[in-house]
Amino acid sequence: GLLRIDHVGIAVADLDAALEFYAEIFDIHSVHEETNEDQGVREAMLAVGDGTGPRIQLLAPLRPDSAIAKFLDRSGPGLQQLAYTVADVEATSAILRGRGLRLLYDTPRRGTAGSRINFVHPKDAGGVLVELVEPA
Ligand code: MC0
Repeated sequence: GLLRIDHVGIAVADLDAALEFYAEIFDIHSVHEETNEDQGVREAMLAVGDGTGPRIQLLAPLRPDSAIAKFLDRSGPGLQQLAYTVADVEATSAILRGRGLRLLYDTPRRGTAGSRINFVHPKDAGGVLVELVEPA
C-alpha cells in the first residue's frame, strides 16, 4: 500500500531560475539533483524544514516531446504530480490495476536516486498524476 507522501512534483521551465526562487523566497534548498534521460527531465529534490518530511521535486524538460514539456505547453508551470512511497512498486501497481486503474508502465522504470517508479493515469485518479516510488 501507500506508506507516505514521497514528494510533490512541480513543472518548471527553467530549473536554475526555480531553484533560485525557492532558495531566496522560501528558504527551501536542493539536496539532490540529477538528469533522467528516460523521463526527459532535469530535476532537483528540495528539503522542507528539518528535511524529514516529503520533498518538493522541481522538474524541467530536457526535450520538447517530454512529459514535462507537454505539461508546460498545456498547463504552464505548476503542480504536475503527487508521489507516494511504496515498499513494492510491482505489488502496489498490481493491486491498483486490479481495482481498475491504468498504470502507465507494464514494468517499473528508473526514478530519482535509483528508485523504481510507476504512475497511475491522471484520468483514473481524479485528475491527479499519481506516482508510486519504491526507494532504492
Ligand atoms: C496530462 N493530464 C494531466 C497531467 N498530464 N492531468 C493531471 N496531471 C498531469 N500531470 C491530462 C491532460 O490534461 C488530458 O486531459 C489527459 O490527461 C490526457 O492527456 P494526453 O494528451 O493523453 O496525455 P499526455 O501526452 O499529456 O500525457 C499524460 C501522461 C504523461 C500522464 C500520460 O505526462 C506521462 O506519461 N507521465 C508520466 C511520466 C512523467 O510525468 N514524467 C515526468 C516526471 P484532457 O481533459 O485534456 O483530456 S519524471 C519523475 O517524476 C521521476 C524522475 C521521479 O519522480 O522519480
